[in-house]
Amino acid sequence: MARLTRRDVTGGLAAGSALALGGCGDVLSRPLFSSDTHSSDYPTVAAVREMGRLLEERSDGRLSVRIYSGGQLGSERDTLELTVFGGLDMNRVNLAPLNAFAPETVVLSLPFVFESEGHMRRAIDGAPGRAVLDALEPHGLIGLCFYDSGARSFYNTRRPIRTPDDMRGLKIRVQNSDLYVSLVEALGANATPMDFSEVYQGLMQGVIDGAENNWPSYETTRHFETARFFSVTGHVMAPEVLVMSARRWHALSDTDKALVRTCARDSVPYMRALWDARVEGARERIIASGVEVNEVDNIADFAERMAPVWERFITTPAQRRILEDIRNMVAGNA
Ligand code: GTR
Repeated sequence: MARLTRRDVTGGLAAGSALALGGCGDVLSRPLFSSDTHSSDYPTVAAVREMGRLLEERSDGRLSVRIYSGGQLGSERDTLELTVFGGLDMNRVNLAPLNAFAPETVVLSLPFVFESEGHMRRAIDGAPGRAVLDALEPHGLIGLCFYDSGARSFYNTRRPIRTPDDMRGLKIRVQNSDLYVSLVEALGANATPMDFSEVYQGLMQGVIDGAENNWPSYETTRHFETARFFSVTGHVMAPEVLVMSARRWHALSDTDKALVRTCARDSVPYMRALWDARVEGARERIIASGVEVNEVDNIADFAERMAPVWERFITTPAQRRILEDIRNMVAGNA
């Protein structure tokens, strides 16, 4: 197996982990190795741990999961390449690093595509979510389930953002996705794509003025210590996704495939309960720390400025179908 020549491409993998992941031994009998950029107490990591627990229990110990958390295997983009290649079995990532190669993922990442958290959950639990998970397979990934990521908002070191014009000229870190670059530029700010792990230093050194994320990430990364203005724009509600390497997947029996899918699905309500509590706690702690939190004057102004991004990134019939399904699911229509 050609496995770890891939290190040349991914670059970000530490030698030790490359050895652990690709090393000898029977790949089929060892635990499923899974990566996460968050630390071990973050809800996504806890959810994959729960998925592994269910898997071990239901397979009488034949299948299990070992999680490499805290980004120790590299950035989401690098570890995704490794997952596609088969050097890593599972990966919990945001949809952003998948935007470039699976256009269907863009639909769930569009600004203001969901009217509420309930709408988002209905969409990812229903046909639109299924379509996006299935769209990953041609790219070497099996979409197992979505986990919540709440709503992303802007925060920065300079000033409260109340109107889109307040964004003008700010240097804002974005994930490595053209969609995010465009939506930040649509507000007149300068978008700087950067890996998650580099944002803290970027803020400290003034390389960037701000970034955008949900409450729990803003807290765990300690970005709130430097970027003291958090403006509740809630512009993107793209979920997290748990994927499996298609290579590893195809080596599973049909029974085990079904087991993996069910255990992933059954970890979702567990994650949601943790997530809701975490969002609430993070918000309270951040406000108590003295961060200046503000609502924006008129959220429709932000949505209007970002609207051209939809046209630019929704170009295929498959994307249009998913988008239409999502629009048909707004409260009352579902
Ligand atoms: C977090 C997400 C991570 C990563 C990060 C980022 O909300 O959970 O997977 O995407 O944002 O901004 O890079």
